[in-house]
Amino acid sequence: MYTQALDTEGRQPAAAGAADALTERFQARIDAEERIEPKDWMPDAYRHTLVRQISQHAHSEIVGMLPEGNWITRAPTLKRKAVLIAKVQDEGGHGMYLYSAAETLGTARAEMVAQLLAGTAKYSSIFNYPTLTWADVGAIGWLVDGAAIMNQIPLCRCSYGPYARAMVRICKEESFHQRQGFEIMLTLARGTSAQRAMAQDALDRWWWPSIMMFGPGDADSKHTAQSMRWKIKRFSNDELRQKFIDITVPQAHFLGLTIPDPELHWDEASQHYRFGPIDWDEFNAVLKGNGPCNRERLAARRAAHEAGGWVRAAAAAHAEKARRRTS
Ligand code: FAQ
Repeated sequence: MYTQALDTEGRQPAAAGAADALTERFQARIDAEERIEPKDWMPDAYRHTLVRQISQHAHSEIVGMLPEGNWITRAPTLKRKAVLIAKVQDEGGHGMYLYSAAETLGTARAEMVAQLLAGTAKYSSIFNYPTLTWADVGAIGWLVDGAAIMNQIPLCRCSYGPYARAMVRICKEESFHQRQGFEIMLTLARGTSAQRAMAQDALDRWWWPSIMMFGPGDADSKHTAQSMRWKIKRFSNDELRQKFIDITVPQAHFLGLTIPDPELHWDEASQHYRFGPIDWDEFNAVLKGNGPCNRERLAARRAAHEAGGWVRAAAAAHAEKARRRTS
């Protein structure tokens, strides 16, 4: 819908000299911490980077509904079920705000969704892992939402206005999600020995995929340097990963659970936890579509899209009727 409101002010000028001047002025605005808004001039590469990142983020929220959605019918109590339904619904809402933010850059939601369904768009690697037990719902809230918040709080200061504003509300909701996950883990950790074992098993399976969520190490991150110059990203992937580990390890200690990394230790000199090597082969395999659940996730999204066809048709017919009534 936002695409219709765009004018041509944001398009690239014909003359190279004029483009240089615009680019310089654009960077000066970024350096001065001004927000860039949809109708402002912006370099094509900035627009492209934002559509790439925001649409991947939106897809992650939508696909991210599936692993936890899998447990709604099997939540252990009515209260847990109500909380989980609300959380999964929030994730759907986050996807919607993010598609809207991306649309302000001139790419239609239908196009982004088509890329996801065709398997040509990325979404977060983390959602290609299975949820085998109820403890996985706790581990996702604690670790996956915890990692998401660490990455997303700085995005509230992203240079692009609509993305930054969407992130403010999303982060508030993610914070609730993280607490509910930690509370599930705490309940299990203080429960029977079978419940403690279930919590430990979930941590064993979700720890490494969670720290991979931050993306490749800085030396291999092709977009970070430019995205930081444009103040889309405020911290590098490795900086955020380290912050997450430093905050999360004491939480695992509090739960009485063991992080599955024999090399993990506190380094007094740097005041950080040092950790063992990340299996980047696993990460790259998941990105190439060969994770444990990639095919299942896309099949579920395609089936949902097909089943929702009548809703889209009805909404379009209703909008057309309303338009005719007012014109
Ligand atoms: N998975 O050069 P970089 C959530 C790709 S939301 C898949 O470092 P960049 C909420 C990257 O796209 C989770 N692909 O890229 C929730 C690029 O590929 P491309 C999602 C990944 O953009 C919780 C290539 O590798 N959050 O969890 C991943 O500067 C619970 C090179 O990487 C966001 O999307 C990955 N993990 O940094 C929902 C936050 N990492 O496009 C349900 C916004 C990297 O060249 C339940 N995004 N790649 O083909 C970002 O902050 C950034 O895009 C990064 C990647 C940090 C993810």
